[in-house]
Amino acid sequence: MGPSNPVSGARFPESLRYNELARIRAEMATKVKEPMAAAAANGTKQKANGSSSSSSSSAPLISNDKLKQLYQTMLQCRLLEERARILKKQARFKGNYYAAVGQEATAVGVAIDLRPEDTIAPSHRDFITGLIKGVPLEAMFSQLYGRTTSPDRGRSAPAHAGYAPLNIITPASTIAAQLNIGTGVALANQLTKKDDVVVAFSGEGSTSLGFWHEALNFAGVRNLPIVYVCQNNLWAESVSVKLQTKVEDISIKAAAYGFPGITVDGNDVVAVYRVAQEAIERARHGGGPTLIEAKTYRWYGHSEIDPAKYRTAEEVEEWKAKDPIAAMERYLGDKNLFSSAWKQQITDEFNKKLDAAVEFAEKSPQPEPIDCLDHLYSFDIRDRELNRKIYSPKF
Ligand SMILES: Cc1ncc(C[n+]2csc(CCOP(=O)(O)OP(=O)(O)O)c2C)c(N)n1
Ligand SMILES: [Mg+2]
Repeated sequence: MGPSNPVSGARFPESLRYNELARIRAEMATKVKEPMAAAAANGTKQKANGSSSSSSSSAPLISNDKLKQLYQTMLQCRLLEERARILKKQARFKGNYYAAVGQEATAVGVAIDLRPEDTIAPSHRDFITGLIKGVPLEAMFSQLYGRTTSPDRGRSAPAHAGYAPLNIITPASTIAAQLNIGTGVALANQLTKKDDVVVAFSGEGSTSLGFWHEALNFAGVRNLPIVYVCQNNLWAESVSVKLQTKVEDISIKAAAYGFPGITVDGNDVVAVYRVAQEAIERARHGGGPTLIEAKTYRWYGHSEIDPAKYRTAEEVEEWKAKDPIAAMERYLGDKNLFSSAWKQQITDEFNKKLDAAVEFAEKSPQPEPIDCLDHLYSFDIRDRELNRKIYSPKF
Protein backbone atom coordinates (compact mmCIF):
# COMPACT_ATOMS: atom_id res chain seq x y z
CA MET A 1 0.00 0.00 0.00
CA GLY A 2 1.12 3.53 -0.65
CA PRO A 3 1.05 6.56 1.64
CA SER A 4 -2.16 7.82 3.19
CA ASN A 5 -4.20 10.68 1.82
CA PRO A 6 -3.50 13.68 4.09
CA VAL A 7 -7.11 14.84 3.85
CA SER A 8 -9.17 11.66 4.19
CA GLY A 9 -6.57 9.40 5.75
CA ALA A 10 -7.44 6.75 3.14
CA ARG A 11 -4.65 4.61 1.73
CA PHE A 12 -3.81 5.05 -1.93
CA PRO A 13 -3.60 1.91 -4.02
CA GLU A 14 -0.12 1.07 -5.28
CA SER A 15 -0.82 2.58 -8.71
CA LEU A 16 -1.56 6.03 -7.33
CA ARG A 17 1.40 6.43 -5.05
CA TYR A 18 2.85 9.89 -4.75
CA ASN A 19 6.16 8.88 -6.25
CA GLU A 20 4.34 7.49 -9.27
CA LEU A 21 2.63 10.83 -9.74
CA ALA A 22 5.98 12.53 -9.34
CA ARG A 23 7.48 10.33 -12.02
CA ILE A 24 4.66 11.05 -14.46
CA ARG A 25 4.93 14.69 -13.63
CA ALA A 26 8.64 14.77 -14.30
CA GLU A 27 8.17 12.95 -17.57
CA MET A 28 5.17 14.74 -18.92
CA ALA A 29 5.12 18.21 -17.45
CA THR A 30 8.08 20.41 -18.08
CA LYS A 31 8.19 23.85 -16.64
CA VAL A 32 9.61 26.65 -18.70
CA LYS A 33 10.27 29.19 -16.02
CA GLU A 34 13.04 31.47 -17.14
CA PRO A 35 11.34 34.57 -18.54
CA MET A 36 12.49 35.14 -22.07
CA ALA A 37 16.08 34.62 -21.05
CA ALA A 38 17.95 32.60 -23.58
CA ALA A 39 14.75 31.93 -25.40
CA ALA A 40 15.36 33.55 -28.68
CA ALA A 41 17.97 35.11 -30.83
CA ASN A 42 21.06 34.04 -28.96
CA GLY A 43 19.98 30.42 -29.30
CA THR A 44 21.01 29.27 -25.83
CA LYS A 45 18.96 26.67 -24.03
CA GLN A 46 15.75 27.39 -22.17
CA LYS A 47 15.70 26.33 -18.57
CA ALA A 48 13.61 23.28 -18.17
CA ASN A 49 13.33 20.48 -15.70
CA GLY A 50 12.29 16.90 -16.26
CA SER A 51 12.68 15.00 -19.48
CA SER A 52 10.08 16.86 -21.39
CA SER A 53 8.67 16.46 -24.81
CA SER A 54 10.19 19.86 -25.47
CA SER A 55 13.12 20.01 -27.81
CA SER A 56 14.12 23.43 -26.55
CA SER A 57 17.78 22.54 -26.59
CA SER A 58 17.69 22.46 -30.37
CA ALA A 59 15.08 25.17 -30.73
CA PRO A 60 15.56 27.29 -33.83
CA LEU A 61 16.29 30.99 -33.54
CA ILE A 62 13.34 33.34 -33.48
CA SER A 63 13.94 36.18 -35.92
CA ASN A 64 14.00 39.78 -34.77
CA ASP A 65 11.01 40.46 -37.01
CA LYS A 66 9.03 37.72 -35.27
CA LEU A 67 9.97 39.05 -31.83
CA LYS A 68 8.78 42.50 -32.84
CA GLN A 69 5.59 41.05 -34.32
CA LEU A 70 4.88 39.23 -31.06
CA TYR A 71 5.23 42.51 -29.17
CA GLN A 72 3.23 44.57 -31.64
CA THR A 73 0.37 42.07 -31.62
CA MET A 74 0.23 41.95 -27.82
CA LEU A 75 0.11 45.74 -27.71
CA GLN A 76 -2.69 45.84 -30.27
CA CYS A 77 -4.65 43.24 -28.26
CA ARG A 78 -4.27 45.42 -25.16
CA LEU A 79 -5.41 48.54 -27.01
CA LEU A 80 -8.41 46.72 -28.46
CA GLU A 81 -9.54 45.36 -25.12
CA GLU A 82 -9.06 48.59 -23.23
CA ARG A 83 -11.19 50.26 -25.92
CA ALA A 84 -13.85 47.55 -25.64
CA ARG A 85 -13.93 48.00 -21.86
CA ILE A 86 -14.47 51.74 -22.15
CA LEU A 87 -17.26 51.26 -24.70
CA LYS A 88 -18.93 48.73 -22.41
CA LYS A 89 -18.63 51.08 -19.42
CA GLN A 90 -20.20 53.81 -21.54
CA ALA A 91 -23.06 51.41 -22.36
CA ARG A 92 -22.37 51.88 -26.05
CA PHE A 93 -23.01 48.16 -26.54
CA LYS A 94 -25.12 45.67 -24.61
CA GLY A 95 -24.21 42.30 -23.21
CA ASN A 96 -20.92 41.94 -21.40
CA TYR A 97 -17.18 41.84 -22.02
CA TYR A 98 -14.61 39.39 -20.63
CA ALA A 99 -11.21 41.03 -20.96
CA ALA A 100 -8.03 38.99 -21.20
CA VAL A 101 -5.90 42.03 -20.31
CA GLY A 102 -2.76 40.65 -18.65
CA GLN A 103 -3.01 37.34 -20.53
CA GLU A 104 -2.00 38.58 -23.99
CA ALA A 105 1.26 36.65 -24.13
CA THR A 106 -0.60 33.35 -24.08
CA ALA A 107 -3.07 34.05 -26.86
CA VAL A 108 -0.47 35.79 -29.04
CA GLY A 109 2.31 33.26 -28.46
CA VAL A 110 0.00 30.38 -29.33
CA ALA A 111 -2.01 31.78 -32.22
CA ILE A 112 0.32 34.13 -34.06
CA ASP A 113 1.55 31.65 -36.66
CA LEU A 114 -1.60 29.63 -37.20
CA ARG A 115 -2.59 29.19 -40.82
CA PRO A 116 -6.00 30.45 -41.96
CA GLU A 117 -7.10 26.82 -42.40
CA ASP A 118 -6.25 25.98 -38.79
CA THR A 119 -9.11 26.18 -36.33
CA ILE A 120 -9.34 28.09 -33.08
CA ALA A 121 -11.87 27.00 -30.45
CA PRO A 122 -11.98 30.04 -28.14
CA SER A 123 -13.52 30.55 -24.74
CA HIS A 124 -15.51 33.59 -23.61
CA ARG A 125 -12.19 35.31 -22.75
CA ASP A 126 -10.51 34.84 -26.11
CA PHE A 127 -11.97 37.68 -28.15
CA ILE A 128 -8.44 38.78 -29.04
CA THR A 129 -7.74 35.52 -30.85
CA GLY A 130 -9.84 37.02 -33.64
CA LEU A 131 -7.46 39.94 -33.98
CA ILE A 132 -4.45 37.63 -33.89
CA LYS A 133 -5.86 35.37 -36.62
CA GLY A 134 -6.80 38.29 -38.83
CA VAL A 135 -10.52 38.95 -38.37
CA PRO A 136 -11.32 42.46 -39.70
CA LEU A 137 -11.78 44.93 -36.86
CA GLU A 138 -15.09 46.04 -38.36
CA ALA A 139 -16.44 42.50 -37.95
CA MET A 140 -15.12 42.26 -34.41
CA PHE A 141 -16.71 45.49 -33.24
CA SER A 142 -19.96 44.70 -35.05
CA GLN A 143 -20.01 41.51 -32.95
CA LEU A 144 -19.65 43.56 -29.77
CA TYR A 145 -22.46 45.81 -30.92
CA GLY A 146 -24.67 42.94 -32.15
CA ARG A 147 -25.20 44.55 -35.56
CA THR A 148 -26.20 42.95 -38.86
CA THR A 149 -22.63 43.41 -40.08
CA SER A 150 -21.27 41.04 -37.44
CA PRO A 151 -20.20 37.49 -38.35
CA ASP A 152 -23.43 36.12 -36.86
CA ARG A 153 -25.49 39.04 -38.22
CA GLY A 154 -26.29 40.36 -34.80
CA ARG A 155 -27.71 37.19 -33.34
CA SER A 156 -25.63 36.74 -30.25
CA ALA A 157 -23.72 38.29 -27.40
CA PRO A 158 -20.27 39.91 -27.55
CA ALA A 159 -18.61 36.84 -26.01
CA HIS A 160 -19.93 34.52 -28.72
CA ALA A 161 -17.43 35.74 -31.26
CA GLY A 162 -16.69 33.25 -34.00
CA TYR A 163 -15.56 33.84 -37.58
CA ALA A 164 -16.19 31.08 -40.09
CA PRO A 165 -13.93 32.39 -42.91
CA LEU A 166 -10.92 31.96 -40.62
CA ASN A 167 -12.19 28.84 -38.84
CA ILE A 168 -12.82 30.45 -35.47
CA ILE A 169 -15.53 28.46 -33.74
CA THR A 170 -18.26 30.49 -32.04
CA PRO A 171 -17.95 29.77 -28.31
CA ALA A 172 -21.07 28.70 -26.49
CA SER A 173 -21.90 30.05 -23.06
CA THR A 174 -21.27 26.60 -21.60
CA ILE A 175 -17.66 26.67 -20.52
CA ALA A 176 -15.43 23.94 -21.97
CA ALA A 177 -17.99 23.08 -24.66
CA GLN A 178 -15.72 24.61 -27.29
CA LEU A 179 -13.20 21.87 -26.54
CA ASN A 180 -15.63 19.18 -27.65
CA ILE A 181 -16.48 20.99 -30.86
CA GLY A 182 -12.79 21.67 -31.51
CA THR A 183 -12.02 18.01 -30.88
CA GLY A 184 -14.66 17.08 -33.44
CA VAL A 185 -13.02 19.40 -35.98
CA ALA A 186 -9.67 17.76 -35.25
CA LEU A 187 -11.27 14.36 -35.91
CA ALA A 188 -12.67 15.67 -39.21
CA ASN A 189 -9.24 16.99 -40.20
CA GLN A 190 -7.72 13.62 -39.43
CA LEU A 191 -10.39 11.65 -41.31
CA THR A 192 -10.08 13.89 -44.37
CA LYS A 193 -6.27 13.68 -44.18
CA LYS A 194 -5.79 17.44 -43.88
CA ASP A 195 -2.73 18.73 -42.07
CA ASP A 196 -4.72 21.51 -40.38
CA VAL A 197 -4.59 21.71 -36.61
CA VAL A 198 -7.02 22.87 -33.94
CA VAL A 199 -6.06 25.03 -30.98
CA ALA A 200 -8.65 24.89 -28.20
CA PHE A 201 -8.49 27.48 -25.42
CA SER A 202 -10.06 27.20 -22.01
CA GLY A 203 -9.56 28.40 -18.45
CA GLU A 204 -8.47 26.40 -15.44
CA GLY A 205 -12.05 26.49 -14.13
CA SER A 206 -13.27 24.50 -17.12
CA THR A 207 -10.99 21.60 -16.14
CA SER A 208 -13.48 20.70 -13.41
CA LEU A 209 -16.12 19.90 -16.02
CA GLY A 210 -16.70 16.49 -17.54
CA PHE A 211 -16.56 17.87 -21.10
CA TRP A 212 -12.97 18.91 -20.60
CA HIS A 213 -11.89 15.39 -19.73
CA GLU A 214 -14.04 13.77 -22.39
CA ALA A 215 -12.46 15.96 -25.04
CA LEU A 216 -8.90 15.24 -23.95
CA ASN A 217 -9.55 11.54 -23.51
CA PHE A 218 -11.05 11.20 -26.98
CA ALA A 219 -8.23 13.21 -28.54
CA GLY A 220 -5.67 10.98 -26.84
CA VAL A 221 -7.35 7.76 -27.93
CA ARG A 222 -7.59 8.96 -31.56
CA ASN A 223 -4.23 10.78 -31.58
CA LEU A 224 -5.95 13.90 -32.92
CA PRO A 225 -4.21 17.00 -34.32
CA ILE A 226 -5.19 19.36 -31.53
CA VAL A 227 -3.47 21.54 -28.92
CA TYR A 228 -5.37 22.31 -25.71
CA VAL A 229 -4.34 25.57 -24.10
CA CYS A 230 -5.42 25.91 -20.48
CA GLN A 231 -5.06 29.52 -19.39
CA ASN A 232 -4.61 29.16 -15.67
CA ASN A 233 -5.37 32.66 -14.42
CA LEU A 234 -5.98 31.44 -10.85
CA TRP A 235 -9.66 32.40 -10.80
CA ALA A 236 -12.89 31.11 -12.30
CA GLU A 237 -15.25 33.98 -11.60
CA SER A 238 -14.78 34.16 -7.79
CA VAL A 239 -13.54 30.58 -7.33
CA SER A 240 -9.86 30.07 -6.63
CA VAL A 241 -7.93 27.45 -8.57
CA LYS A 242 -7.25 25.81 -5.20
CA LEU A 243 -10.92 24.79 -5.16
CA GLN A 244 -10.71 23.37 -8.68
CA THR A 245 -7.82 20.96 -8.37
CA LYS A 246 -5.34 19.54 -5.88
CA VAL A 247 -2.46 19.44 -8.36
CA GLU A 248 0.00 22.29 -8.69
CA ASP A 249 0.36 22.00 -12.46
CA ILE A 250 -2.75 21.33 -14.52
CA SER A 251 -0.52 20.08 -17.33
CA ILE A 252 -0.01 16.85 -15.42
CA LYS A 253 -3.58 15.89 -16.24
CA ALA A 254 -2.46 15.14 -19.82
CA ALA A 255 -0.71 12.06 -18.49
CA ALA A 256 -4.10 10.50 -17.79
CA TYR A 257 -4.90 10.75 -21.49
CA GLY A 258 -1.58 9.56 -22.79
CA PHE A 259 -0.09 12.67 -24.36
CA PRO A 260 2.38 15.36 -23.33
CA GLY A 261 1.51 18.17 -20.96
CA ILE A 262 3.67 21.19 -20.40
CA THR A 263 3.45 24.14 -18.04
CA VAL A 264 4.75 27.44 -19.30
CA ASP A 265 4.99 30.97 -17.94
CA GLY A 266 1.94 32.39 -19.69
CA ASN A 267 3.23 35.94 -19.37
CA ASP A 268 6.38 35.17 -21.33
CA VAL A 269 5.41 35.46 -24.97
CA VAL A 270 8.68 34.00 -26.23
CA ALA A 271 8.40 30.91 -24.04
CA VAL A 272 4.75 30.44 -24.98
CA TYR A 273 5.61 30.85 -28.67
CA ARG A 274 8.31 28.18 -28.45
CA VAL A 275 6.19 25.68 -26.57
CA ALA A 276 3.18 26.28 -28.82
CA GLN A 277 5.15 25.98 -32.05
CA GLU A 278 6.49 22.64 -30.98
CA ALA A 279 3.04 21.36 -29.99
CA ILE A 280 1.41 22.67 -33.17
CA GLU A 281 4.08 21.13 -35.40
CA ARG A 282 3.77 17.82 -33.58
CA ALA A 283 -0.01 17.85 -34.07
CA ARG A 284 0.36 18.83 -37.74
CA HIS A 285 2.66 15.91 -38.45
CA GLY A 286 0.67 13.13 -36.83
CA GLY A 287 2.19 13.36 -33.35
CA GLY A 288 -1.14 13.85 -31.61
CA PRO A 289 -2.39 16.25 -28.95
CA THR A 290 -0.62 18.35 -26.34
CA LEU A 291 -1.95 20.11 -23.26
CA ILE A 292 -0.27 23.44 -22.59
CA GLU A 293 -0.94 25.04 -19.23
CA ALA A 294 -0.10 28.74 -19.31
CA LYS A 295 0.14 30.30 -15.87
CA THR A 296 -1.13 33.86 -16.15
CA TYR A 297 -3.54 36.37 -14.63
CA ARG A 298 -6.47 38.52 -15.64
CA TRP A 299 -6.00 42.07 -14.44
CA TYR A 300 -9.68 42.90 -14.21
CA GLY A 301 -12.79 41.20 -12.92
CA HIS A 302 -14.34 38.16 -14.55
CA SER A 303 -16.33 40.58 -16.68
CA GLU A 304 -16.99 44.29 -16.75
CA ILE A 305 -19.68 43.94 -14.10
CA ASP A 306 -17.40 42.15 -11.61
CA PRO A 307 -15.52 44.33 -9.09
CA ALA A 308 -13.43 41.23 -8.16
CA LYS A 309 -13.50 41.84 -4.43
CA TYR A 310 -12.60 38.20 -3.79
CA ARG A 311 -8.91 38.77 -4.48
CA THR A 312 -6.40 40.98 -2.69
CA ALA A 313 -4.92 44.20 -4.02
CA GLU A 314 -1.46 42.74 -3.33
CA GLU A 315 -2.15 39.79 -5.60
CA VAL A 316 -3.28 42.05 -8.42
CA GLU A 317 -0.25 44.33 -8.03
CA GLU A 318 2.10 41.36 -7.94
CA TRP A 319 0.77 40.16 -11.27
CA LYS A 320 0.61 43.60 -12.84
CA ALA A 321 4.34 43.81 -12.16
CA LYS A 322 4.61 40.75 -14.43
CA ASP A 323 2.91 42.60 -17.30
CA PRO A 324 3.78 40.57 -20.41
CA ILE A 325 3.93 43.67 -22.59
CA ALA A 326 6.32 45.58 -20.32
CA ALA A 327 8.45 42.43 -20.02
CA MET A 328 8.70 42.18 -23.78
CA GLU A 329 9.64 45.85 -24.01
CA ARG A 330 12.59 45.16 -21.71
CA TYR A 331 13.51 42.05 -23.64
CA LEU A 332 13.43 43.86 -26.98
CA GLY A 333 15.21 46.84 -25.43
CA ASP A 334 18.13 44.63 -24.44
CA LYS A 335 18.44 43.72 -28.10
CA ASN A 336 18.11 47.31 -29.31
CA LEU A 337 14.82 46.37 -30.94
CA PHE A 338 12.55 48.69 -28.96
CA SER A 339 11.95 52.43 -28.76
CA SER A 340 9.21 54.54 -27.23
CA ALA A 341 8.72 56.23 -30.59
CA TRP A 342 7.97 52.85 -32.21
CA LYS A 343 5.48 52.03 -29.47
CA GLN A 344 3.80 55.40 -29.97
CA GLN A 345 3.61 54.81 -33.69
CA ILE A 346 1.97 51.40 -33.24
CA THR A 347 -0.45 52.91 -30.73
CA ASP A 348 -1.43 55.87 -32.89
CA GLU A 349 -1.90 53.81 -36.04
CA PHE A 350 -3.91 51.13 -34.29
CA ASN A 351 -6.08 53.61 -32.41
CA LYS A 352 -7.10 55.12 -35.76
CA LYS A 353 -8.14 51.68 -36.96
CA LEU A 354 -10.11 51.15 -33.75
CA ASP A 355 -11.85 54.53 -34.26
CA ALA A 356 -12.89 53.50 -37.75
CA ALA A 357 -14.10 50.06 -36.61
CA VAL A 358 -16.17 51.54 -33.77
CA GLU A 359 -17.72 54.08 -36.13
CA PHE A 360 -18.50 51.31 -38.62
CA ALA A 361 -20.20 49.21 -35.92
CA GLU A 362 -22.17 52.12 -34.50
CA LYS A 363 -23.47 53.07 -37.94
CA SER A 364 -24.38 49.49 -38.85
CA PRO A 365 -28.05 48.51 -38.66
CA GLN A 366 -29.61 46.57 -35.84
CA PRO A 367 -31.11 43.22 -36.86
CA GLU A 368 -34.87 42.91 -37.18
CA PRO A 369 -36.52 40.66 -34.57
CA ILE A 370 -37.74 38.27 -37.27
CA ASP A 371 -34.14 37.74 -38.46
CA CYS A 372 -33.53 35.46 -35.49
CA LEU A 373 -35.54 32.79 -37.30
CA ASP A 374 -33.18 32.73 -40.29
CA HIS A 375 -30.97 29.66 -40.54
CA LEU A 376 -32.78 28.03 -37.66
CA TYR A 377 -36.08 26.83 -39.09
CA SER A 378 -37.40 25.75 -42.46
CA PHE A 379 -38.79 28.50 -44.68
CA ASP A 380 -42.29 27.12 -44.00
CA ILE A 381 -41.98 27.81 -40.30
CA ARG A 382 -40.35 31.15 -40.90
CA ASP A 383 -43.20 32.15 -43.24
CA ARG A 384 -45.75 30.95 -40.73
CA GLU A 385 -44.18 33.15 -38.07
CA LEU A 386 -44.15 36.07 -40.47
CA ASN A 387 -47.85 35.52 -41.14
CA ARG A 388 -48.67 34.49 -37.63
CA LYS A 389 -52.13 36.12 -37.72
CA ILE A 390 -53.33 33.60 -40.30
CA TYR A 391 -52.61 30.78 -37.90
CA SER A 392 -53.87 32.44 -34.73
CA PRO A 393 -56.81 30.60 -33.26
CA LYS A 394 -60.07 32.54 -33.51
CA PHE A 395 -62.03 33.01 -30.35
C1 LIG B 1 -21.05 24.74 -17.48
C2 LIG B 1 -20.97 26.17 -16.98
N1 LIG B 1 -20.87 26.42 -15.68
C3 LIG B 1 -20.78 27.69 -15.23
C4 LIG B 1 -20.81 28.74 -16.12
C5 LIG B 1 -20.68 30.18 -15.62
N2 LIG B 1 -19.31 30.62 -15.92
C6 LIG B 1 -19.02 31.34 -17.03
S1 LIG B 1 -17.39 31.71 -17.15
C7 LIG B 1 -17.07 30.91 -15.70
C8 LIG B 1 -15.68 30.87 -15.14
C9 LIG B 1 -14.75 30.16 -16.03
O1 LIG B 1 -13.49 30.15 -15.43
P1 LIG B 1 -12.24 29.66 -16.22
O2 LIG B 1 -12.55 28.40 -16.94
O3 LIG B 1 -11.10 29.63 -15.27
O4 LIG B 1 -12.03 30.79 -17.33
P2 LIG B 1 -11.71 32.34 -17.09
O5 LIG B 1 -13.03 33.04 -16.97
O6 LIG B 1 -10.89 32.47 -15.85
O7 LIG B 1 -10.99 32.75 -18.31
C10 LIG B 1 -18.21 30.38 -15.13
C11 LIG B 1 -18.27 29.63 -13.87
C12 LIG B 1 -20.94 28.43 -17.48
N3 LIG B 1 -20.94 29.40 -18.40
N4 LIG B 1 -20.98 27.16 -17.91
MG1 LIG C 1 -9.68 31.08 -14.84
